[in-house]
Amino acid sequence: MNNIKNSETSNLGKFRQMRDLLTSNDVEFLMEAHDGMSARIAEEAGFKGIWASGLAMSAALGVRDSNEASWTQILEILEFMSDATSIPILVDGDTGYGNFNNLRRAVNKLCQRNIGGICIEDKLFPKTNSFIGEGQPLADIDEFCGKIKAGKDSQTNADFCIIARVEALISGWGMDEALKRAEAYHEAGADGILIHSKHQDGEEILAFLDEWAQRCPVVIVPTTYYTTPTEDFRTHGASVVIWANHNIRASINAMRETSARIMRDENLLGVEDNITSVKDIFALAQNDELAEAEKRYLPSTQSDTRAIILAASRGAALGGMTEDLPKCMLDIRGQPLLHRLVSTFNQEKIRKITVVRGYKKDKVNLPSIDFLDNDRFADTGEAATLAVAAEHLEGDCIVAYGDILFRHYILEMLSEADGDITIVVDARWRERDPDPTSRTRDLVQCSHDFQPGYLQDEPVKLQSIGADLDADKINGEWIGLAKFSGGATAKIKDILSDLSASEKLDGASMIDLLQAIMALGEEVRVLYINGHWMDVDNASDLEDAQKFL
Ligand code: SPV
Ligand code: MG
Repeated sequence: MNNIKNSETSNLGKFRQMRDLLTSNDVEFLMEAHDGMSARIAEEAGFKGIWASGLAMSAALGVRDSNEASWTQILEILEFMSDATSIPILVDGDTGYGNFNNLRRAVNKLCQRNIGGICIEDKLFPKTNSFIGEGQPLADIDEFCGKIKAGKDSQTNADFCIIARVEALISGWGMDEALKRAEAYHEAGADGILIHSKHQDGEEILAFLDEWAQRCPVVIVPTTYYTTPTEDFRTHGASVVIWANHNIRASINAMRETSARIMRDENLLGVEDNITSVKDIFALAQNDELAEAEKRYLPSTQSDTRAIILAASRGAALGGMTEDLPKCMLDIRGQPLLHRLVSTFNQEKIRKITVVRGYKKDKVNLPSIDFLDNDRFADTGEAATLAVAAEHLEGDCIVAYGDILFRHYILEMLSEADGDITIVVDARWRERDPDPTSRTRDLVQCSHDFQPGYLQDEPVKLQSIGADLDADKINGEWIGLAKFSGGATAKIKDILSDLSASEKLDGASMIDLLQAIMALGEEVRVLYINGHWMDVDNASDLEDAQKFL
């Protein structure tokens, strides 16, 4: 996970932020976290700092809070926590992982990993949690003071904080011993004193705070004396309050209840509404940042261009073959025609594809395609079928008839074409079918006749389109493939809604649409091709389609 930015704190380094928390005039709070995700949640809640609890990190690893996790394993967890957040971490360093020498190395490594500070307690290695048993042995004061000095001498950032934790009250040695030790540790260079208590009320902590009188910052951990009002800690001069284990305890409860419920029910119905969504996990992990980065650094796997395929008609000229299936689903060497067409789009990385179905719509089904239905297909034409997909007409959009096959390079050329509206025109239209009357054709007249690309230096513009152009003016045949971009998609949408308003939509074809947009003064460009496409109108086409592949 990448650092999330907390606007107030992100400009300061984490060491500086830690020191500011410790020396702030008001009481400040650290929230327990034990891994990257819980650390992020603590920051998300608004905390300015994190307590990396030894108890919680051990529990999350499934081991005891008795130095069973090695210090380098703790260091690894801290690295995840720090990477996931922009606020400082005070790490629970137990007794310093050994003697002064072990602490020296630990402090050095913590500084390298941008951890704001460490708290070490005056007990013996391996430590035992303060709430277990009575009268735990305490460290020798001088030995502990040497450890503090060694730690301070090893830090590589001046603001790194070492907090000395006094366990005298926990071990039953009394207030005087607690104060004596606090004073010694303060003298040895500790940046703050953590005074711990396992009493149910906060009396001895408040008494310590009074006696101590803010000689240096004091950190407290009101786990057992949680009923003491926070205001009392404030007025008695505590610097930092640690909420020491409440995220791990909350998550254990939640996980237990969820596991038990699923075990009992053998289904997820009872838990689904009580647990966070997978989407929330993605948000916490900042998957959107990764998606952005992928756009920047990975070769693109998906084009922004959309495709709308008009596949509502039956294909009546195919007779009995289209009695149960629309022609777009006729088999072409083991795959429906529509599948072949969609694959061609996919080859050009166009994956946002909408197919408008009509005749025998239940038979039109392919994975990963948006289907829309023109249920009035029998009484309407292509424009009405396109109108069904009007809301998908946006950005760069390629509209294709559902009964055509073409080589994918044509799509590549069309995608790269400059004009706002470009139609693909076959210049070799005469050779395609020996009998020109065998079918209705969308013939075009253009500004220039076809020339090989290296001679074609001016854009070719459409001048007219229709089935009944004068034979000597015909430059080619539109293949049923067009691209609309920029403002053209919006204009097509307007034309569709005007046609609908004037009740002319039902009878309108794609040719009518192209004529209407030209009538608005829009330039329609022509991309010439030389064959390499076909449409499937009749049984002989279907035979040819087998060979086309
Ligand atoms: C921890 O959170 O690991 C602590 C605080 O050290 S306590 O568990 O109260 O000792
Ligand atoms: Mg601890």
